[in-house]
Amino acid sequence: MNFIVLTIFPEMFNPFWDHGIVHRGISCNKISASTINIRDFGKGRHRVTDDRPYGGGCGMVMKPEPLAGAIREAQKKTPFSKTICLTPQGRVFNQRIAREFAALEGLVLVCGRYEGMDERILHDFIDYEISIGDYILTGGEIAAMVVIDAVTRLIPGILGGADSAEKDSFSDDLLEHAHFTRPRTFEGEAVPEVLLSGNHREIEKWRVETALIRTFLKRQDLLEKRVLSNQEIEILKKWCRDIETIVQAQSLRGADTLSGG
Ligand code: 9D3
Repeated sequence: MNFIVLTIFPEMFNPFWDHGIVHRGISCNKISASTINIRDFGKGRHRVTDDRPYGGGCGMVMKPEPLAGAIREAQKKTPFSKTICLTPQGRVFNQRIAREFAALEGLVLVCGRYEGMDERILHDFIDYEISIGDYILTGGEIAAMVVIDAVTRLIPGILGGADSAEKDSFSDDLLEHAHFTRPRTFEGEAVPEVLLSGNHREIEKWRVETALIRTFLKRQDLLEKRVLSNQEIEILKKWCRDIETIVQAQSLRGADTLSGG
């Protein structure tokens, strides 16, 4: 996988290339990563990359010529790459898009700044527009890092085998079970007994149930979209029966009171 980032702030990427998963990917030649400074394609002594918007209004727009020059340079280096633009009006990035990108030869990531780029660049040079969520950033650089991080960890041989289950689409829309490590008691709170039992069937059952309850409590939206497994349906039905029992007990108690309330 080849990543080429087009930005007017290439220095922002130096610490990013040098640490963690991206660094690991580069070291073992599973990925290559570089930046192109859009300013290098700007004209004049000041190598201008922005200009005032046609039609008036505040803010500046990224000029098309430096962007086109930088994109052509990147595409020359990696002719089979897709070119994406990080912009607030793009499709919202998710794990499915990360998986699609991980299957590509390479990505050219164009980082917007100011109010945005000249529309003709988007029409003529960009395959996909991507946003990382509904909040306002000051530019596309951090968004590009988010995309690169998510894509890199999906490339085989970078993370190791332990995470392969996470690559399975079935695990995307469920939160993980709770995690515990030593010490056995921390500030008065003990680790759940079942995890110390060595009973792997019971541990697996506990994990499925806690994953489900965490998702139900924290992210009901995920659960509603999910195709549930039989085991999960059984757990949810059991909760329904338990809750029904509790509610039933309440109505019986009400009938018992002298006031009848
Ligand atoms: C007048 C409205 N503009 C400023 C408030 C719109 C606007 C222009 C440029 C808002 C943000 C930006 C810069 N953002 C990005 O380049 C960006 C981004 C984002 O802001 N949110 C989520 N994903 C992304 S990807 C790139």
